[in-house]
Amino acid sequence: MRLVLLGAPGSGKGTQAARLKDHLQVPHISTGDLLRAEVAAGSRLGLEAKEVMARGELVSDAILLGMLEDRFSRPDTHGGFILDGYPRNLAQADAMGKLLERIGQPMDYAVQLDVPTDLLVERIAGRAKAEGRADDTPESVRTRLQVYDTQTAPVIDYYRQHGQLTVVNGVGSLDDVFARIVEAIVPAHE
Ligand code: B4P
Repeated sequence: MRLVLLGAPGSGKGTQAARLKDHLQVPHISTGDLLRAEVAAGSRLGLEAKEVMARGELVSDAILLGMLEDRFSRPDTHGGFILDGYPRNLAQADAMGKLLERIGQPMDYAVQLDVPTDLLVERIAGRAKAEGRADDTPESVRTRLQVYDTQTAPVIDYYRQHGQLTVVNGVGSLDDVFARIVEAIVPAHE
């Protein structure tokens, strides 16, 4: 199973990918987690990404592609993967298509978790209280939602136009949303 999870910040991508990874027995590749690991390690890449992420903007396409090529070169991805947080703009969608073609791993599903904006804001505010993530401030959240509307929404339209998009209602309990995703991907999973 090669699954790409799409959705606005707070739509539940990371949350559901963590569960799907166990269910599907494939690795969960989160570009946000990869970047946060670089920031925590204090690497040159992490130092470059840190301020950009805190502002809620997108880290450069070149950095992301390099990180992904590196991750996909590891053998654990050969049996499938769940990609969470990428692509976030049309250039990334194009780069990802070429990368997957090159490694002979075409995507089975692009699943978009659909959640209304007021609920996204509420969920991220909840996480800000619980975890204090550096980019969960109100200013950063505003920027992340704007970036989603202007740069990531066209990616969703792109997959829709190419008949590759599956939209899943992301409102409800974690179990309900999980069950909907599993139902949506059943044909490729079986
Ligand atoms: P991400 O780590 O992808 O952050 P995110 O969009 O907020 O999603 P996340 O997966 O963490 O949250 P989730 O919805 O699961 O990106 C962070 C930053 O990294 C970006 O802003 C950017 O700077 C950079 N970056 C990452 N990828 C990039 C790329 N490709 N190109 C350039 N830059 C990139 O969960 C949110 C909260 O909602 C959680 O607290 C969760 O518990 C809660 N929640 C989830 N589902 C719920 C439900 N059903 N009910 C109630 N609460 C729920």
